Parts: sequence; C-alpha cells; structure tokens
Amino acid sequence: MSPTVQIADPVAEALAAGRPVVALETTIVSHGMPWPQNYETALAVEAEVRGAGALPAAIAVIAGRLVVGLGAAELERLSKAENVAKLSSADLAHAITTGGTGGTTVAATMVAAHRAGIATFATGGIGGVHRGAEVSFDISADLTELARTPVVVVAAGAKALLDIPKTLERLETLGVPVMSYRSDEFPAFWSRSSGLATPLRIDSAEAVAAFRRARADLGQTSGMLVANPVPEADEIPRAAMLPHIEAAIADATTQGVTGKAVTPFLLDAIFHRTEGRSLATNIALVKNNARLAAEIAAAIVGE
Ligand code: PSU
Ligand code: MN
Repeated sequence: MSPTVQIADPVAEALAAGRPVVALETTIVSHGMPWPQNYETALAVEAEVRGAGALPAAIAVIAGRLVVGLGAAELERLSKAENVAKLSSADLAHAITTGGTGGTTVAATMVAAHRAGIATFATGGIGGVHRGAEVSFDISADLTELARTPVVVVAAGAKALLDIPKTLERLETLGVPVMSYRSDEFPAFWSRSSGLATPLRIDSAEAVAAFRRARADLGQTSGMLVANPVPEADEIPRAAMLPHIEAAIADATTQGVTGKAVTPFLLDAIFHRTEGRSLATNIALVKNNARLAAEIAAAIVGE
C-alpha cells in the first residue's frame, strides 16, 4: 500500500478475500484505562470480534509505523509504556515522520481504517463537545472525522462527561447519521439512558449495512455513528454517575487541565470516584460494541 501504513498479513488477507474486519482504537489502551486492565481488555475485545466471526485490527503508531492489525506484543508495549502519545488525526503524520509511538483516537483510527479499506470500527465512546465548550471551544476532532471519513463507528454513545445535547447538535450540523441500536434513546456510555431521543433507530446489523449502501449510492461520504447501549446488567444509571462526573469536572477545572489531557484526566478521576465501577462498565461496553461491530462488518461484506 504505502510505506507509512503497514497492514498486518492476516488483515490484508482477510480484506482481499472479502472477509469481515473490525478496526479497534488504542487511545483507550494507552490513555483510557490503567494497566493491566487496558491490556486484558484489548485482548478480550479481540476475542469478542473473533467470536462473532470477524478479524480484529487494532491500530496504533509504533516507532513511526502506522500499524493496522497490532500483535499481542505491540499491544502489551502500548499498554505498559508511560510516555506514549495520544494521537488524533492532526498528529498522525508527526508521529510517523518523527518515529513516535502512540495510541490512536477515534478520529485517527478512522483515518487509518479507511486508508486500509476497513469499513467498520468499534470503540467505547466517541469524543464530542465538552461541557463549557461555549467558552473553551473544546470539541473533539472525532466529530470532524465522522463528518468526512466513511467508516461505521460503533460506540456506546458519548461519555456523559461531555455535553451530549451539544454533541448531537454538532453531529446533526455535520450531517453525520446517528442511530441507536435497538433503542429510542441515545445512550450515555456508562448509562443506557441520556434522557435524549435518538435521531435514528436501527434494529439489526443488516439494516446498518443497507443504510450504508444507500448513503454510498447517494454519494454521501461521511461516517456513521451506531450508538449501542451498554447491557443492562453492566450499566451505572445516569443519576448515580452525574455527581461523580460533576466532581471530576470540578477537579479538572481547579487543576487547570486543558486540551488533550482533559478526557484521560476525567476518566481517571471518575474511575477513582466510582471505586473502579466505571472501569468495569467501560470494559463491558467495549466488548458489547466489538460484538455488534463484527456483526455489522459481516453484514457489509455479505451484501
Ligand atoms: N472512550 C473510552 N476511553 C477513551 C476514549 C474513548 O472509553 O480513552 C478516547 C477515544 O480515543 C476518543 C478520545 O477518540 O478519547 C477523545 O479524546 P478528545 O476528547 O481529546 O478528542
Ligand atoms: Mn479536546
């Protein structure tokens, strides 16, 4: 393909043979979860994708190589390393040209997945419009990438630490279809409920594939967000999460945390405030998204 993108052999073979492949992001590994749960989760998520009949392709930049289809040793290195970068779409070429190593965000993973020819991607939650964005202007590049890169992103909605109404407004402005899976409500990551109606609802992987096909036929080239609510048994209800979220945001403000550091800081603060319960939910929802993404990938190649 190109010297800057290295597609692992099994991934290249699966794509060439028209078998389903699911891209996976790695900021969740490098910045979203503590060791060793990050590594255990990365492996468990890959097992979910395989169990549902697709091939996982975790993506990261390792010593200047944009790798699509990381091996277990590379995932372990990314999980343990301390000075690993968080790479969004704007940072990819810098990491590649300076020999850097970093986990890719939703935005950067979409770029790499599309470049490699992978149509489906599973993550935990997308970045979005932060609370107070009317002052800070902090809006994730994940939304910008969703607006221009034709990849189906499966996520458990947006983290409730974001401003979810504004995130949905922004996605609407950008023309990104947002569809909740078997739910009339847009989910809020740790919680099944956000209190907000979902813009669109879909009830099967085949329906997502058909929707994607219709968009392609119309010449519409943006991504799509499939919002998959966390399973009921694993959720933390919204009312229980809100005080923790508000306290974590207050901590971030007091400590002057800004920019790229905000999301990892809040996730860590919430992890401590919920005594680890938020992490257990996070792990469950990523696995749940991996399964659905594998079904969607199979439906897309099966069309
Ligand atoms: N979901 C998680 N943990 C994470 C993230 C999402 O459960 O760490 C990451 C994703 O990689 C997402 C990023 O793309 O946070 C958003 O960061 P920012 O708001 O700085 O764009
Ligand atoms: Mn930001």
